[in-house]
Amino acid sequence: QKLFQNVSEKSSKYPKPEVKFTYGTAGFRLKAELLPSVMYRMGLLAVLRSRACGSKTIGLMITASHNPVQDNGVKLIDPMGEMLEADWEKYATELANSDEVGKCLKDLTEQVKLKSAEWNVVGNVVVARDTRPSGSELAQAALDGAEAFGGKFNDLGILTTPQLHFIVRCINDPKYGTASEEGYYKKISSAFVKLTKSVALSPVNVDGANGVGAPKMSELAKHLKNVLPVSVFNDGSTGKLNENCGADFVKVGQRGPEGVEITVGGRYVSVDGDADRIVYFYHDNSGGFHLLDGDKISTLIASYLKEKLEESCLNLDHGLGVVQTAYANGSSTAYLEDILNVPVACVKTGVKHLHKKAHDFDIGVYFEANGHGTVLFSVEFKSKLEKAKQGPDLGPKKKAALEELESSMNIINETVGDAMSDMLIVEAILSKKEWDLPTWDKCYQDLPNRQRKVQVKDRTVIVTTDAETKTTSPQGLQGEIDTLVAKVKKGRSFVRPSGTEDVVRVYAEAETREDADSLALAVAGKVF
Ligand code: NG1
Ligand code: ZN
Repeated sequence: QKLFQNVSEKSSKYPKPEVKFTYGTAGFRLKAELLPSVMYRMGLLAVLRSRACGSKTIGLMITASHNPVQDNGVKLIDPMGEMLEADWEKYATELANSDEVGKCLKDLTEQVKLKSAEWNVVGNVVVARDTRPSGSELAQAALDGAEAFGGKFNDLGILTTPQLHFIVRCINDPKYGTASEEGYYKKISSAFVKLTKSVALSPVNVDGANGVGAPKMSELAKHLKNVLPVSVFNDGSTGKLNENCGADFVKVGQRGPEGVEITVGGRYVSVDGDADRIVYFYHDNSGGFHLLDGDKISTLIASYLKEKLEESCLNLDHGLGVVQTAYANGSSTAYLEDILNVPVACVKTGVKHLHKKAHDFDIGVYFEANGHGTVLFSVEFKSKLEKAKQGPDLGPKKKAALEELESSMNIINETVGDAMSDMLIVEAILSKKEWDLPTWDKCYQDLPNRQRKVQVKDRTVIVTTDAETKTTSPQGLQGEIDTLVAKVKKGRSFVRPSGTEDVVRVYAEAETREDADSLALAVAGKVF
């Protein structure tokens, strides 16, 4: 009782603004000045979540990813490094909006069935933030919350989102790696060195989006000295976070970032503001810009892992599959299904949906077209791999394939999409195949596509179905979209309310650039 009273008293330091908060696909994300009360309360919730998980450590990441520098946000990370369990999103929303914090927290404590003996067990929370200037004050608010509720709180300072996911996983599951930033670099870089030991590597140029990805990529580069040369641009010393640079700018605008001089033949990547997304790009001989997005990355990884899986002769029940969203380019889906013979599942936008579906496979590769993605390996896969390695009479090919699968798994951050570890697996695969970016790019040709945003009074009037590829409301809208789509060759278009911004998003693709652009414009006109 005293505990909840204390929570209430301390909360007066963080008054709640007149805002309706929602824990969406990216946690809470708003203008930074609206967030202190939310942070205090998420400090509380993280402690409760930890207690409900038997004192396992919970992560609290302060970031607004690719959004502008004046925004910020918060996401909780579950014990195995995964996103907060879906059920708890509504508790987060309830607590953030409550006018009586102590009472709401007490209700939630009862609702999650914590026995009174468990109310005072240790609650462990680790927090990290990106480079936004508002981050340290917001971290303090979260700490105040955790402390008010009697939790133990460890501030890890500035990290990328995937680094915090990794560390949370390692704290709760020490076999996964050493729970520190250094442990992270060591694990992925040593696996990379092993996988690429007999091949030549090409230098990579990184657009750090003027965010946390820049210093952390430089740190990674130190661990890869004399192996993979990495140059970092947009390191935050002059430019603004995510402004005219970064993975989102490059993907949506389909053009190179400012602050990076692009030379023909060079390899370039852009990461986003918390380094959980990555896209590749290059210039051709005539200076034309080419983007290799999340779809290109997932097809590359899937083709390589499938080949190694076949060479390893591992007998698996659920095999390898790829998970995409409706934003995946139609050409990538066709390439996976028709050329690579890989099963493809399509789910709703939002990493949690992709991650969940990827568990259906022994090797589940998932990427959003925007460059957020990773690979999940099933428990069965891991134990069969382990056993096979010890088997007698492994031929050299089989042995090599098993080792390559193991190294790939150790490069990949299974907890969440991770720009740094995704870059390393792509670099390893490209160098083993002896491919440059244009060769990789030629696997399939993207259909020209366009994304638009439409501002509407109430975006929730748009209701979607079939993994967001169709609308069921407002009435008649889907029919109008179908009519417009039918007029263009290889046309496809859909609309959906954004989960992170107050807009409706429109996507269109077609055989020609003109058709894709005009289809997007026409469909946007129907939404407005
Ligand atoms: P919304 O705003 O719901 O479209 C965007 C991205 C998602 C995902 C979230 C962040 C697009 C079209 N949408 O979501 O893929 O990355 O942000 O979790 O890129
Ligand atoms: Zn991000």
